Amino acid sequence: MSEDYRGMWKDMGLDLSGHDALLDVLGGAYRDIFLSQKNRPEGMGYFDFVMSEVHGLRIREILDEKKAGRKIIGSYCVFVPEEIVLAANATLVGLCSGADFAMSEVEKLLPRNTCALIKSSFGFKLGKVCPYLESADMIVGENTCDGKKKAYESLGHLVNNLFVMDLPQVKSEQGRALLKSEYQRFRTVVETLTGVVITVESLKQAIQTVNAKRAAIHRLSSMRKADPAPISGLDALLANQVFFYDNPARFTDSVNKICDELEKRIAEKNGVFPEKTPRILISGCPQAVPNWKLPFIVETSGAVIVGEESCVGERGTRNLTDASGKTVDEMMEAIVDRYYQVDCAIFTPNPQRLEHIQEMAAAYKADGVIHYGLQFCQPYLMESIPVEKALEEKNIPTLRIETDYSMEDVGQLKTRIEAFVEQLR
Ligand code: BJ8
Repeated sequence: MSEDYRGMWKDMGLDLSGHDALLDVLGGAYRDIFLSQKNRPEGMGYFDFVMSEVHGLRIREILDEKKAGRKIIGSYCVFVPEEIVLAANATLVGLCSGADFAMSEVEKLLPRNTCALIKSSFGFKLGKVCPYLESADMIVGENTCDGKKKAYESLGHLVNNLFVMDLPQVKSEQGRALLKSEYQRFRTVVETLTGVVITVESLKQAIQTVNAKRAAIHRLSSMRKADPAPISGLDALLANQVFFYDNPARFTDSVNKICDELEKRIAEKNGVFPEKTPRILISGCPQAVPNWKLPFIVETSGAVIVGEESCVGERGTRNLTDASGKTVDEMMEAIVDRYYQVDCAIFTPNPQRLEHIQEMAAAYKADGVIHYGLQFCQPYLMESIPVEKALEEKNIPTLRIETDYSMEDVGQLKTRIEAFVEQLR
């Protein structure tokens, strides 16, 4: 890190020794997993810097924003509309939940058979190691899966300002109406928190800012269709992870710069792996920072990841919001339309997701799909069976993986993944 931030972390109430331990693990994993890769695009230097300063410079920026009167809102789900947050002059940060922490404390509040993502969100709070969580003026929970919905009841006792948003489970007229009324309620709560009334101009600007960020990621994704792949799946995942907490305009610029570089690489056939390396699409649960286990195993087992059908990936970023509305109400409708298309496995039935996975496999010329389910995640584990069937119909080999954040199954996963990659050659 470029300077000593210990004073800042102490003032925020972080547990310094726990936080040191977390940063040690994170820094070590980043070096071993990311910096050891060969022939990375130079533009990744930006993300290396962001990651090295993830609890430093970015937090200082956020605290400066707070000093200037801007509110910080934390979220755990891609259903929280960043457009509304930005339009009310606030900042949205994704709360990662990608590592085990303070598990013995967590298991006093949650059953052991809760998914790693939910446990992690509690662990970061109970261990007092997440400066994003500690700097948030409001945290948004969402009634998605049963695990999250019940866990928020307990999280509400641990954090100061938890706003729980209800979400539909069925895509129907009533489902859309519920989403619309919840987004209206969210807008009112955000306006009250910030003291800023959303206007036509501010909402339009916010929609354009978020669209630009998504368009940059779409551009990056389209580069991954090339063979040889100009960027590793690990580096592309990192860009998708940083999407959730970097300054939006700076993120958009940085991703577009990498894309300029990748265009040249594609023209020169300069890949990170040799041509005809087996190509894998990952589909399933979100992979939040620093959950890099699966892509690391895949890309050290002779394959390259060319896409993520995930909320930290294309499920989260694929659609833009129509910015052409003339009134706040019209643009709010456009926001509802945009988010209503997110095909999270909490929806029943959810045929759109199966179609999207088939489309992605074809578009990215994937030789095989790995379905990634977190242990105890009923929605995605249940849906992995129809996903496999849908892919079988298209003759696309599929491997279903069920895992958690521990390193105990790395050897076993590696053996299975190597055998799968061998089958794709
Ligand atoms: S829109 S995927 S970000 S809810 S892994 S907590 S589903 S038991 S994360 Fe998600 Fe929003 Fe849906 Fe996306 Fe539950 Fe499963 Fe745990 Fe999960």
